[in-house]
Amino acid sequence: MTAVLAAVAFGSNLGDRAGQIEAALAGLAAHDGVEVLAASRCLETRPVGGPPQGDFLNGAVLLRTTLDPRELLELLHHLERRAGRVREGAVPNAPRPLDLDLLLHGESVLDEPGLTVPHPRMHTRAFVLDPLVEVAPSLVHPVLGATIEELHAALHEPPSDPVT
Ligand code: PH2
Ligand code: MG
Ligand code: MG
Repeated sequence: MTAVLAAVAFGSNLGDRAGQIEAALAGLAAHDGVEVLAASRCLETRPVGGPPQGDFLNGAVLLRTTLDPRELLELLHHLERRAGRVREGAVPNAPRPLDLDLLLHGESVLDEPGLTVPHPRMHTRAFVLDPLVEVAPSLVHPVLGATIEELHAALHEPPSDPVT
């Protein structure tokens, strides 16, 4: 397919967090049909949801890719497994050596088993939008019709005063 811009969030809260993330970004960059245009800083974040667990390193990358969404998802799963991630039988939101989430893939809007793009919770999570705004502020969310910069500002805006 013709190249599109795609965004991927990464996170780790088990084992050698920085090493596993570095290896994953190298794995992405080395893959045919994937060019890493920018990688955010790694941010230390408190776990959101799930059982009690250690802090995450979170970040995001902007890619240019000729892989379709399913092919890119397969590559992300391969890199997660290579870092020691086991999905089968795992408690939801259990600590993990590597999590790679496909956030955006061009203009694609998909809701298939195992593949929902844009990622359904991306606009609600500071641990996604804080790093993503570093690498892709002007990327447009094809469902919400807002840029990442706008979604990031909306997430951090204080709630407006009640009318009454
Ligand atoms: N991922 C989750 C659930 N909670 N919390 C933080 N801070 N970072 C994550 O990457 C994260 C989370 C599910 O994937
Ligand atoms: Mg995740
Ligand atoms: Mg995931």
